Amino acid sequence: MKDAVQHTVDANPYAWPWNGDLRPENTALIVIDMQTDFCGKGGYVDAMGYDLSLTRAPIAPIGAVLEAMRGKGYHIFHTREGHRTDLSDLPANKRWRSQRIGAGIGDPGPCGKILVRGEPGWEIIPELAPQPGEAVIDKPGKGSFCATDLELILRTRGIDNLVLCGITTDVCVSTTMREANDRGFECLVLADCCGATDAGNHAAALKMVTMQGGVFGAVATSGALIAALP
Ligand code: C5J
Repeated sequence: MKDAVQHTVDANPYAWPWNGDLRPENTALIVIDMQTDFCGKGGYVDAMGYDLSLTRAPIAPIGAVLEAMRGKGYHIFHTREGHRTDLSDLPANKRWRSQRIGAGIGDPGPCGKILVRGEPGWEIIPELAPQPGEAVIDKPGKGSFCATDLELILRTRGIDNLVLCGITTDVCVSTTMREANDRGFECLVLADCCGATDAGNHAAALKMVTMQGGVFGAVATSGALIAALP
């Protein structure tokens, strides 16, 4: 019997996915936390005083990947970090740390209560708004698997390969990739489709993926992915 055709993305440190089985049916794009609170004026990251150009840099490349993967019928997921309006899922230490830096989660700001579900700052930015039928995962923490139904949906759909992008590289993208990798998912992170509040942390978070033969998966550019999509 003839072997099935293999498709891989030119990635570092190996051609991804490991087994060459890249198809719309078994592969999902997960766009992490592209919310005003992380990349918009008056949001959480802005309130902490970080450079918004770093977290806005991936907006256009993510848009291109969304267009390419939507067009080919890949599974699309979006995540949002945020807390219940009564803050019952906000650990006291998380709130305390955010207050120390002048951006208290749950406190009012120019975009409504910081990182609270339903507030303007918590919404996904209009440029990357989910389309009807795309799964949106609400998460109270940094990882997308903790206290969510993401894994159940991925397993139910028979998804093995995860393409990860969004913000921030070193926090929610990295945490999600680690959680996914430990659950056996094959992960690819798109370097130009991520951003962090610090350029050095962005570079370090990507480098970590590539150690030990690809300890969490592999890293590629959006161009390499788009060129390889069957
Ligand atoms: C952070 C995130 N940085 N989405 N959240 O607190 O990375």
